Amino acid sequence: MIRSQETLNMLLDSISRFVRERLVPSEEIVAETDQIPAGLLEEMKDLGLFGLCLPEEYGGLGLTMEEEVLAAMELGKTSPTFRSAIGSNNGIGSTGIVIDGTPAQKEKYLPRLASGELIGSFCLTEPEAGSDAASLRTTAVRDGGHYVLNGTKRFITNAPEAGLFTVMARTDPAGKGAGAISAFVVEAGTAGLSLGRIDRKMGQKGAHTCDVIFENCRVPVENLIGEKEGVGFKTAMKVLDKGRLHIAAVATGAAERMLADALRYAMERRQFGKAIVEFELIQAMLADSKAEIYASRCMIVDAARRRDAGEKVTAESSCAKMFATEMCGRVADRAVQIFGGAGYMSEYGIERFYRDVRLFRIYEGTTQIQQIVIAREMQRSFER
Ligand code: COS
Repeated sequence: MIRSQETLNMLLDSISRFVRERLVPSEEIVAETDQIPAGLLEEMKDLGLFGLCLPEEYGGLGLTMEEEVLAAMELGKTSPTFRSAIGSNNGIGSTGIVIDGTPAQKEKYLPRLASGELIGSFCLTEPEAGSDAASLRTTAVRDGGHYVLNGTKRFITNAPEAGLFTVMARTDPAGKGAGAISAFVVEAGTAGLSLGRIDRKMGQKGAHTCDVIFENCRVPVENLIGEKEGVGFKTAMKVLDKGRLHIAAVATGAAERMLADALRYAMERRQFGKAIVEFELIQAMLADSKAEIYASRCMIVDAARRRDAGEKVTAESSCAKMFATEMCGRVADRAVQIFGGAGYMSEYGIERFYRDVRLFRIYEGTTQIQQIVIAREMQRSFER
């Protein structure tokens, strides 16, 4: 749903201009230094980018899902690192509180997440619990007015910068299934919470991940999301239903950027006496990419509209995430191919995108997990 086309166009224009004029020129330096310059982060805060999707009553822009995916597509047209910086505040690092938090939890944390003063982070994955998220082992045992958390979370995006962690832990340590899991908000600086060293990754330099370790970390009972035990896994899954649609949009934006770069190169690069864009085998790669990006856009906007209309979009969101991220991988591969030898050289930038976008097919659920989710939803609707 688009609330006001005019207001949205203004927002998309300002994001697009910021991406072109401020972020694209900084891509290389961010990749080299593994750091987004503090000044750029301030500009992102001033533009309201940290609170795009947070409710207006808590200082955000309150974008609908349709508006959000269109904004995410624009942000996708630069290094995914920049989107990652604002991604968790708008998504997995805040959605748990937005959808299932108590009014007091929303009041306390959402305004600071919306302004970017506080960075949010989502702690689901563990060393032994990745795709099988319900097998997580971190425990949260009630002790008077507190829960005592013990366990290790792995590959946690933005954890080194985070001020607030949404943490899934087992409140019934004897219970094996998803129903024994609860979700908490834990503030950085809480005694017993520590971070591992920053992971060295294939790409997305400047976006940081690390372990988050809980050792007898005492968290007040008020920090149990929704003040309800046993529903934390469902909270996490609902968070991911939305997050996956957002990642699909970012992947589509990145594919558009790579295709634009590949087209420019194909128009300028001459071989056999003419621009390589004149060759049909190059044209086939450009055309396939264009059509797949278009299909991806249509799918994502449709799923977003359905979510705005109140439909459950678990299957659609997984379809979009699977299709868009796999498509993005194919476009990245073709873009490198069109650049030829130059595509392998870092100074042309396309190899950096090739590495950066590889993560899209893995995080917030691998392609194989999306396939499982889609097939299960099909089975369920058949049984109904
Ligand atoms: N919305 C609401 N509730 C949901 C849900 C959703 N999208 N998906 C599952 N649930 C509920 C189920 O209805 C079930 O509730 P009941 O026990 O009351 O019926 C409960 O959650 C458990 O669901 P299920 O039995 O399907 O859980 P599984 O352990 O079989 O796992 C998958 C489901 C594989 C889909 C899940 O573990 C998953 O998404 N894994 C990938 C995790 C991931 O994306 N990690 C990336 C890191 S986070 S950035």
